[in-house]
Amino acid sequence: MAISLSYFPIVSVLLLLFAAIVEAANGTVVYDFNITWVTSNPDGAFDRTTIGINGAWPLPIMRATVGDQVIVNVNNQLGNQTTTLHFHGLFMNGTTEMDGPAQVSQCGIPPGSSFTYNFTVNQPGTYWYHSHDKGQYPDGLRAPLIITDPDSPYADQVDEEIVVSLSDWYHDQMAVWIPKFINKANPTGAEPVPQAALMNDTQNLTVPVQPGKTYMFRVVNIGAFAGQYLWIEGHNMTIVEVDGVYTDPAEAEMIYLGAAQRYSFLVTTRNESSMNYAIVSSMDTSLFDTIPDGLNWNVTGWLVYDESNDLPTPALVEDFNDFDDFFLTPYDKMALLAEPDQTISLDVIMDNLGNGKPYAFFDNITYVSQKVPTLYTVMSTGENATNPAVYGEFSHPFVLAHNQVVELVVNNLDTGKHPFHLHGHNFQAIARSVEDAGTFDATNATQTDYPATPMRRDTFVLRPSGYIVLRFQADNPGVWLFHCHIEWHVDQGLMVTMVEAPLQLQQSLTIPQDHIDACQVGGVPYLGNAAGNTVDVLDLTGANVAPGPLPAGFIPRGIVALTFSVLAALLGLATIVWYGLADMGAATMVAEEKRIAAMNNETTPVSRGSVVSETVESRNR
Ligand SMILES: *[C@@H]1O[C@H](CO)[C@@H](O)[C@H](O)[C@H]1NC(C)=O
Ligand SMILES: *[C@@H]1O[C@H](CO)[C@@H](O)[C@H](O)[C@H]1NC(C)=O
Ligand SMILES: *[C@@H]1O[C@H](CO)[C@@H](O)[C@H](O)[C@H]1NC(C)=O
Ligand SMILES: *[C@@H]1O[C@H](CO)[C@@H](O)[C@H](O)[C@H]1NC(C)=O
Ligand SMILES: *[C@@H]1O[C@H](CO)[C@@H](O)[C@H](O)[C@H]1NC(C)=O
Ligand SMILES: *[C@@H]1O[C@H](CO)[C@@H](O)[C@H](O)[C@H]1NC(C)=O
Ligand SMILES: *[C@@H]1O[C@H](CO)[C@@H](O)[C@H](O)[C@H]1NC(C)=O
Ligand SMILES: *[C@@H]1O[C@H](CO)[C@@H](O)[C@H](O)[C@H]1NC(C)=O
Ligand SMILES: *[C@@H]1O[C@H](CO)[C@@H](O)[C@H](O)[C@H]1NC(C)=O
Ligand SMILES: *[C@@H]1O[C@H](CO)[C@@H](O)[C@H](O)[C@H]1NC(C)=O
Ligand SMILES: *[C@@H]1O[C@H](CO)[C@@H](O)[C@H](O)[C@H]1NC(C)=O
Ligand SMILES: *[C@@H]1O[C@H](CO)[C@@H](O)[C@H](O)[C@H]1NC(C)=O
Ligand SMILES: [Cu+2]
Repeated sequence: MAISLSYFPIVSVLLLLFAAIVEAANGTVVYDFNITWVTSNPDGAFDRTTIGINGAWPLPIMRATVGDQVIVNVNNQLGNQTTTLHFHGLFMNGTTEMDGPAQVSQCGIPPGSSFTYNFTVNQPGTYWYHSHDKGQYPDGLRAPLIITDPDSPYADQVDEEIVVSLSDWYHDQMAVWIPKFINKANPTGAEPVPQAALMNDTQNLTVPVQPGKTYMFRVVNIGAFAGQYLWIEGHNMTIVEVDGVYTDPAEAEMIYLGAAQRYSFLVTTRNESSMNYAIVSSMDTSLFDTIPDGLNWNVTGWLVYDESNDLPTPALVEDFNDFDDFFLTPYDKMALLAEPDQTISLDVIMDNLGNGKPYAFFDNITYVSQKVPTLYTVMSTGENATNPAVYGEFSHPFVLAHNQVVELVVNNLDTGKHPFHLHGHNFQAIARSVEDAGTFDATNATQTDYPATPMRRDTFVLRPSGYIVLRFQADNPGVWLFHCHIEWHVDQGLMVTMVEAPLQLQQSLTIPQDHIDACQVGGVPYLGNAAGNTVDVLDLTGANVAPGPLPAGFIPRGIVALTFSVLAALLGLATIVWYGLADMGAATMVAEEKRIAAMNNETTPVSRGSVVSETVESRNR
């Protein structure tokens, strides 16, 4: 006893010292970001006006260590556009007001205004930051964000870390593209095809390596649209992390990164330096309705063992098999979540509205931003915050009770791939069908035979005409979007809003003054329901709504396609003429728009427009 007593103060001092060290290790990382226009030319083909930070582009990689407080002081110096930053994959647990989507958890930062993002990072891994306003990030406002983990289970295997971003690249600004894309002259919603692929915001990247070492690559698809097939010739990749979730090691010869997905993988270099090896990223052309003449959809870099040796030409994408991420196992072996308390089933539909323009729908709703940011509606509607009606029908809100298990079933009634992303959470990916499997059938035991330790991530690819089933626990009060990460589809409204535990949020959250200032300077209301009504929050008069539907009796696109296939066979000559003009690349888009507009004037806009462009689709899908 005497000994214990005499040791006690010493132990206390040691504990205090230890606590002080631990505390000191949790640093504060401050970034001062002036968001500015700059000129860039990453594909060597075209100087374009790009969004940079502090007068430079490519943007800085953001870095922090697990436990750090991160402060990002943003000053919008664009002059003619609002902006925001989203820190993709970070849960923002307790700080949903720092998540970034404009009109969801904040007002867009007006030109000339400052705005501070302030959050703690307690998730290790590979993330990225990007604008979440105006479909703006493809203009350049996107880059990796790396959270270092001193306790990484793979730390002792890694000699060096290499960060690589992959992206598609457009020569025109989004403010130019979006109105051309969501246009009755483009009734099928054919997405603009990028002009180039980039690796680390350049091409012909060389990555110097030494023999016999293990490198951990952290790869992020920061693109707007294209999925990327990535391989390193002569080397396998050992996947160890997806979207911030450590996995059991899994060997792959090629991986596929949908827009917004991330992978960390280990590459052990060869023991000799006699050759260099191509690193290739090849855009998934199945997403493109047309492949414009002259498009190079590949970008090549090299693992360089010896500068004096050649940089070999790459092999073909067909020579490699891509890894199916569904079969990854999380390192922590987190078990399948319990049976859901709430199931949300959503159908993905691409269709036109009465204005003839192409939109994207979850069920019958295309997302439309509301007058009041959804989070601010939570904060100003009292007990009625649990009533989805206050958020406006077209924010497509789902109110989730705190800690319930939510199952999301997403059926793809479209023939394209969609990488779905949930803010504020990782989800367990518990089912994914093959292409063309049809819709999910909860009564079919084969389809509900879920893995015991499902793969988790925050962005997961839904295959054409198939389904996915996801589960997560609503343990993060906040307002969180669930959306396709193809930025064109965001622009078209492929989003729903999860309003998670709104009454808990009201108790724990204070909106910082500079966030309110952004609304006031921008003239955006920040109180009341979606329509800005503060007196009767159940009165949604004046809320933003989608354009009206097509008139009754319109011809659904599928039928048009079928009909047109027959017509096309009969009218071969006309078809050939159209194919000749059907290049949807940047250069010809204007001419094409004029041509379709001219045709539209002769007849009813929608049906005639649909027939014309459906040809493009039936040729390529
Ligand atoms: C990369 O190399 C190719 C082939 O030599 C060239 O056409 C292209 O312009 C290069 N890209 C850049 C950004 O230098
Ligand atoms: C941001 O812009 C302001 C005003 O022009 C300038 O004073 C400041 O030094 C800039 N900050 C950085 C980090 O470039
Ligand atoms: C430091 O960060 C670690 C890891 O996130 C966390 O467990 C710990 O509570 C933090 N300490 C302080 C003093 O914030
Ligand atoms: C905004 O300003 C940039 C830089 O001057 C310019 O390139 C761009 O066209 C402007 N955009 C709009 C929508 O006015
Ligand atoms: C960031 O948030 C922390 C925790 O709420 C607070 O203590 C700190 O003062 C904030 N810093 C800034 C610069 O806003
Ligand atoms: C990619 O670019 C970033 C800076 O933007 C740099 O830190 C990183 O080392 C580059 N990666 C490679 C493989 O060159
Ligand atoms: C890559 O992995 C495959 C199968 O996992 C194996 O057949 C192949 O030999 C490996 N290639 C290299 C270069 O290690
Ligand atoms: C891109 O790579 C694929 C195979 O990997 C090849 O078939 C195609 O010709 C390449 N495209 C161009 C424009 O080089
Ligand atoms: C969507 O469908 C629901 C349920 O059938 C219906 O109540 C709602 O009015 C529809 N909304 C629109 C915009 O069509
Ligand atoms: C159940 O689902 C499996 C896998 O999708 C499918 O092959 C099978 O036909 C389905 N069974 C029934 C009865 O629909
Ligand atoms: C958020 O933090 C709470 C504890 O503060 C924890 O129970 C919950 O699991 C966390 N949620 C997420 C998504 O990290
Ligand atoms: C909330 O809704 C109830 C009816 O459910 C209504 O009586 C009350 O006035 C509403 N509160 C506000 C602030 O609109
Ligand atoms: Cu999509």
